[in-house]
Amino acid sequence: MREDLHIAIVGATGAVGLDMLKTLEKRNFPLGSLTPLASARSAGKTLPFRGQEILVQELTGDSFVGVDIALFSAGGAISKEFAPLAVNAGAVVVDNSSAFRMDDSVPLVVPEINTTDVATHKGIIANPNCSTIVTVMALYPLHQAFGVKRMFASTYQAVSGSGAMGIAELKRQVSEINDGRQVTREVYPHQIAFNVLPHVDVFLESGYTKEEMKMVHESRKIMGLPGFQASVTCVRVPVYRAHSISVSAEFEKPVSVEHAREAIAAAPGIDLNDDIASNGYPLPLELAGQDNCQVGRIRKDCAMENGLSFWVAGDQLLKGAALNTVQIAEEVARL
Ligand code: NAP
Ligand code: 3JN
Repeated sequence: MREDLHIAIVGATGAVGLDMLKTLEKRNFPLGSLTPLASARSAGKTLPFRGQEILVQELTGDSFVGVDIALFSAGGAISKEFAPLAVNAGAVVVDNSSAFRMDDSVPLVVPEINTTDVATHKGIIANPNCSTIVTVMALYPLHQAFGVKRMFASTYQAVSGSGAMGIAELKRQVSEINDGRQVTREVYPHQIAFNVLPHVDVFLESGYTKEEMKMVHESRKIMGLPGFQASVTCVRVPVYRAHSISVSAEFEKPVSVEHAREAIAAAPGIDLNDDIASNGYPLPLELAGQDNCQVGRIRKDCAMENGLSFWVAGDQLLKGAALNTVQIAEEVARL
């Protein structure tokens, strides 16, 4: 593995970008230099990395000269405009947005599932949607055990999924309510404090949202299962960090809870937390800041032949974004 890589982070000042910096540091990523990039608004600020303060630079078309790997996390429009420029300058791009995820020439990677796809890249590797990653971390080991056919799922998505603005909205609304002031809204169409919104991302003609359909299409691509069916409802909840998903899945083979537990316990990146006798199950509050996802409430589904229902949760800023991206970059460094 090369030890002197020049890494750039596009969107370094955002919720995901800041966790990318922390993750590179925590995993002792083999980098020689680091360039944090953001908009003109943040140029000149500094960010802490390995005991130093590093200057944030404004993203421009010339930002990628000498960069080996560029980690993008500034939204799809920025990725579409600047990722090709980064590739032309010789960098490998790992992109967090949906801009290239369903492009046939772009691998869509969860390293615990399809790490070998990294080697097929032609300059860009896509990081899947965060709810999709947390879901397939549990579903894929169960698929390997029983062969998954379809799933019905509902997500419980933290406000940090909407970035720094989502976190600020929940904090502000909680203090407005505590102070008896009028609740103000900037990010969500309704009050998120003390509420749940069955609405993540934009609505499509079908009545599903874009986030819900990302889970369908991206799960198929990551698991290599074009016939996999899914019906998903994505819900925003007043939780700061870590997404949870309630899943009922149907399998080809007969299932058993014991075998399912063994499959989860043996899988990398996901832990079993399933002890109902002591109220043990995954909680977003406990998973915030944790690398591994957790699965609990595993039971035979009582409405489906060969069905399992379970609850999976994980920190979507880490395994759903920054950690998964850095894991992919580690694979790129090994190529
Ligand atoms: P965020 O907190 O709003 O941060 C956005 C980042 O993009 C900031 O660093 C911002 O820089 C930068 N940016 C915005 N406009 C820019 C421009 N014109 N030029 C350069 N940089 C610009 O959002 P986030 O939660 O980190 O998410 C970023 C992206 O990651 C999302 O759009 C999504 O595609 C993906 N993602 C997010 C999550 C999640 O759970 N949040 C999970 C998976 C994937 P300034 O500080 O200068 O504004
Ligand atoms: O809302 C969430 O909980 C996750 C948000 C993800 C997100 C936000 C803005 C744009 C995405 C994504 O990763 O799918 C995108 C996007 O790139 O489409």
